[in-house]
Amino acid sequence: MRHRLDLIGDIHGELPALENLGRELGYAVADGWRHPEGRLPIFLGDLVDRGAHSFEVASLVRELDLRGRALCLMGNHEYNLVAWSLGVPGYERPKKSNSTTIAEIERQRDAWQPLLDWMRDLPLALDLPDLRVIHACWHVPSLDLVTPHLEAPRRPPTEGGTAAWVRSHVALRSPFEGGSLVAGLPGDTADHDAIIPHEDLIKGFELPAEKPFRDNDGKLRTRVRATWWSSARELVLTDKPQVFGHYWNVPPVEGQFAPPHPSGHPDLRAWCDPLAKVCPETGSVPLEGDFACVDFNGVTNARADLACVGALRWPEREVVWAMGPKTATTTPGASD
Ligand SMILES: [Mn+2]
Repeated sequence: MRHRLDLIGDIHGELPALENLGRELGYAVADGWRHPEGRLPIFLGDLVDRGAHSFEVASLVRELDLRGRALCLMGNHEYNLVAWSLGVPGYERPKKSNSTTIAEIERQRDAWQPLLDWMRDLPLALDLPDLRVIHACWHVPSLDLVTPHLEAPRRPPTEGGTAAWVRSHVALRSPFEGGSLVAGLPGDTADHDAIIPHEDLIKGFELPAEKPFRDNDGKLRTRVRATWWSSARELVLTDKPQVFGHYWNVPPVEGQFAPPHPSGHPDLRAWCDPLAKVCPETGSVPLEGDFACVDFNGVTNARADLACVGALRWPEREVVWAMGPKTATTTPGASD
């Protein structure tokens, strides 16, 4: 049986855009996300923050996951919320990127607690026979350090179906299994300058900057987030195709693969180039090459009124996107 998957990138609380994408992919979104061909959605994390519907999006994906209709990996935004809720050192206070969501949680703790409990146990990475799946990247030095602590036992599925098959390919478990950071994980989360290997896998890793620079918050930085697909391939696993999210805020470079338009489709340059053609509200393009970023937040970053969500159809190797009315009340914050 050939399993058919839809790998869905960062949603950030934008429910209308997600539902439009679901319809574009052929799901009956009003009927439990059934698909006539039995396709399975796999969410790459960052369900929450920024948009108005963090609670609704996380509730939907949790329901689908619990019913065996979807799988979800942990993004850095889920990680940050869970770390805050568990009182992990360094995460005691809300961040700029999740303060709105945390205020909502504090108002509706009972409603949110099942979502936080579910997010706590989301796995970090899937290693399928022909595709690797993670929120940011398979950074080899970090993998070497965390694998002894988070490696998932590989067992054949105990039941039929695509969801069970995918679940049997979880490569790295949640770093919060048991309700606190797994004992022995390297890195000090309370030290803002420390390198934390398990965080590098879902937040991206950094390399020394050519020269110090000030970030969006005015903070002086000496390291920059690595655009690993072009500048640091020797540091990541590249032996099979890889799909990831997270990189909405990396500007495209002429002539190079640069998310969030992995196909190089010229219309998708509109997200940072006001002179480019306007990206169509729904569409699909073939994936060229072996790396697919499906974080399409940046596609409409310049637009106040639209949000965009993207997916990779596998094994069709097709990138699909859809837009919806933007519900975010603030511009995207730092991706911390
Ligand atoms: Mn992210």
